[in-house]
Amino acid sequence: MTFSLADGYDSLEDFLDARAPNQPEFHQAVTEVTDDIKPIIDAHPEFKSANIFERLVEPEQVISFRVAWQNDANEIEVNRGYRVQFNGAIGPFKGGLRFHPSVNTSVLKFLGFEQTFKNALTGLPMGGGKGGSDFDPSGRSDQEIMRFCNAFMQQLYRYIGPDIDVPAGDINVGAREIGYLFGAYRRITNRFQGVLTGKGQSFGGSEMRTEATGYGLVYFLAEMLKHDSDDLDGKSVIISGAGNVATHAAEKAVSLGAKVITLSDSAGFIHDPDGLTQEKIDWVRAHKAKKGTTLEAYVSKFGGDWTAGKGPWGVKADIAAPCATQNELDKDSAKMLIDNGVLAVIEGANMPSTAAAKAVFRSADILFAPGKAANAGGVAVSGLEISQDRMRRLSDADQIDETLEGIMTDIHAACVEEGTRDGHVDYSKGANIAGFRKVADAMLSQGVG
Ligand code: NDP
Ligand code: 2IT
Repeated sequence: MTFSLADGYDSLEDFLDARAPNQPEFHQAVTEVTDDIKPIIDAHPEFKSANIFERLVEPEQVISFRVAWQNDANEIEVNRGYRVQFNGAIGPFKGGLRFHPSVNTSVLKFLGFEQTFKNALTGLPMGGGKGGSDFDPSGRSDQEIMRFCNAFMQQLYRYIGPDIDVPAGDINVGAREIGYLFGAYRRITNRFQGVLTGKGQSFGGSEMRTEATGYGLVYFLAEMLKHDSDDLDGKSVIISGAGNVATHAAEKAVSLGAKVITLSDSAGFIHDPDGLTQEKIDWVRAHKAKKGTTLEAYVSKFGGDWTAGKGPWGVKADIAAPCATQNELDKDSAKMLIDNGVLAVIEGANMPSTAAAKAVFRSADILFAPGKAANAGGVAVSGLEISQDRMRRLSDADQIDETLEGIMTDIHAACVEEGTRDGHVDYSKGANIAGFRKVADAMLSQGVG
């Protein structure tokens, strides 16, 4: 048997090994989508003859550059910077920048590939991209972060622009870093342009961008529960991560009547059976703003338990929301969740569940929301920030929040439309097919290139 989507290869694995060797995260992201879109391509000879699949999995540009900068001890450090401009068929490249030692081409290609589908699902005109650096901000001074951002933008500025590519934040890149990056871009180019999103509101940033990913995740969850004639009130929720996505998801879930009992970071997790409150969430945010701190101190401040070196997946709850990083939830963790009677798993992070964990969820027939649909609220409000920057006029928070909720409801509806079989919604399949159709149609219309 040969692999029908790419001529000359026996299997998807052979194809990926040949075209993208040693990129396990990228292989995982492509494999997960291929199962769902293959029947659509097989049913459309025009997609096959335009070789849409092979074009879709090849990034338009992969840029990497040296970032040399001076630390507080006046030593010169060298990091690697990247921008993967994955697919620009439906709009300028758009996606976050991640600063983390684990950043490499495989990770950024998986993120850029997923971003292409996610951005299509928002209904806004944005292509997919991702970038960042292997720079580790833990323990760095504010001055060092600023010097690193200046050096990073000294290279990146050539490749981005409001009509080319509009980066934003991701892991370890928040409002502070975006501010420094924007300042560097403005000084280098002498242009005040909406070239980044997630900016401060005094220089073109949108209301609600900070909250958007976590809030949007919970809006998506509320839609899933509503579709099953259920709601969030009184539900227990375990969340991993303690950053932007995790803390805003917690905040919104609590405000809708849920009880959030865990958060985590790269050192371990806290379990607070009394549930998080706004005061506790605010403390976590302030505490974790300093890179390299751990959540352990939460326990002496508020009680509960700290478990080092593990995620929270063994804690019994109705809903699980992985909001930290890729492949943080493996097969054994998925089995624990199912054994503990979890109703829904919602991915706030990008690809947090391993392929084996996803298979466990699929066969258990629970509600499962894939990241590319459920965490699209952040990039959706980034899209709204782009429009506001174009008009040079900012909308108020209530307007943006309402639009965000509408977009998440629409994404949910698209997943239901494309993913329902025999009364059950396969949200992953729905998201993959809905995103694919839009990008593939645009690629087909624009001819070969
Ligand atoms: P933050 O940097 O604000 O927070 C990241 C959190 O995840 C921290 O608690 C961090 O712990 C933890 N974490 C990071 N790497 C690891 C690791 N290797 N193992 C365990 N824990 C880890 O990032 P965000 O909240 O912005 O991003 C979280 C996830 O959400 C990512 O997958 C990102 O791609 C995704 N996402 C983000 C969006 C956004 O708008 N920001 C939009 C859509 C998706 P520690 O502090 O110890 O490092
Ligand atoms: O993964 C993501 O969607 C993000 N990090 C947000 C990207 C953006 O451009 O707002």
